[in-house]
Amino acid sequence: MVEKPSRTHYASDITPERDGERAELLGWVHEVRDLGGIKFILLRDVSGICQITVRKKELGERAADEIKDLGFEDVIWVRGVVKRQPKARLGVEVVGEEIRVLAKAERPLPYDITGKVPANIDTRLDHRVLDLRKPENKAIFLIASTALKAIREFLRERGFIEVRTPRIIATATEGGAALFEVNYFGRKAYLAQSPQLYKEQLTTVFERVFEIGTFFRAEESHTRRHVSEFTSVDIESAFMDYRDVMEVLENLIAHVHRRVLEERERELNLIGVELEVPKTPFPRYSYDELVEELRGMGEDIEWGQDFGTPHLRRLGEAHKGYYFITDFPTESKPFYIQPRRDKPEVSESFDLMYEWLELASGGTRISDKALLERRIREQGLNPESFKEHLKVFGYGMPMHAGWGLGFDRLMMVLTNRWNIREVILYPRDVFRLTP
Ligand code: AMO
Repeated sequence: MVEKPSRTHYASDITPERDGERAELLGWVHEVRDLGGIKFILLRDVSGICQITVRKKELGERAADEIKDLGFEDVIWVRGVVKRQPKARLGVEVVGEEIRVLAKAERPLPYDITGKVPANIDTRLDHRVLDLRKPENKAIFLIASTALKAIREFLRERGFIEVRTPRIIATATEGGAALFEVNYFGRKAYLAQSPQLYKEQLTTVFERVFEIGTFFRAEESHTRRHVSEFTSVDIESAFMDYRDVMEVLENLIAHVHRRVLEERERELNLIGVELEVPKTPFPRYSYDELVEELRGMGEDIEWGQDFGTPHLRRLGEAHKGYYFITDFPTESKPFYIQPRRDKPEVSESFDLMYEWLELASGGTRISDKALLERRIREQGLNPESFKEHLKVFGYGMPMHAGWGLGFDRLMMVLTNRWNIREVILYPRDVFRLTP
């Protein structure tokens, strides 16, 4: 049987106030310096890094021999005594009395994680697991874990039930172009682009639902904000309209900021981010207003046209922080979005923006079966493909609304990262299927 090593402290527990305490630690060799008779080891574990100092003549022969060629990323167990040490980086060290190498890493490692050699994003992703061991990269995912927890607690508190919908589906929901096809026992199936139709149906059972999951888009465009597998936070609620769910969304975003600030101060410092809780309500601008604004800036844009990247850049310069764009032209939105009753050429829809970046979109949904069928047809789709969905609209479909929030894009904002790939553990895009 493999001997299970014991641990009494994590690296972050090693503080000057614990001077004199005995400690057993487990972790990876982050750095090692050999000054003849004395070795300085930086031990890294999930909580952080601490300094271990070992004097060879104080170690038993076996231990001294074991750490002779200690190197980056070896897994070690150390037993020693905490010692206040003003000369050490954190003012404290553990004076090692016993040390064991539990697993050796190969030499040389294919990638330098100390950051002394700067690496571009592709090299980093090629060696992702090593790259993630860098404290500042790991910090992003500790923040993500807190953000996910915050989202769940916020939505649950407001009566939303967490659901899981299929990833293998028979019909496209968000337009046919970006679909991945799957050979499903000889039949054609697709990877889900969103939980849209299922979450709408489930409002007739649970009233308020949410889902956090990965969805798939066959994105040919290679940008810093698109991947082919992304995490979406979706909500849908019966008896709400788009204004109600916008309110849910802005308050959720503020709550996530608050929680991340409370729980992840250390990680935010590590990545150099000064986060502030955004003020709610977020500004709301209609599509029409922004078209006028863009024209005022000299941009050539026709009514009905989607905002392209150059337009979004201009808007992002003019509008800092979070804001909503509302009331998009009906034609520019998916078939399930409710046209405004007083002005059917625009819809009860919105996008949540952070400067130039679209984070979420949503709206009031069509709940009338005949209208939904008409909109499917008007968008050049075949109602026959949606018959399973349409039939639910005959079973008592209340008014409902919801949104889908790109979690990875929210993480780009929270951690101030330039490329969406930095905030995804193992990103997938046109060029990347491994690791
Ligand atoms: P939409 O298609 O706008 O809406 O997607 C919602 C949000 O998901 C994120 N997103 C992506 N993130 C990374 N890479 C991608 N390829 C990608 N595609 C989308 C974006 C986007 O704002 N069913 C509707 C939502 C709803 O109305 O409830 C939908 O899917 O942040």
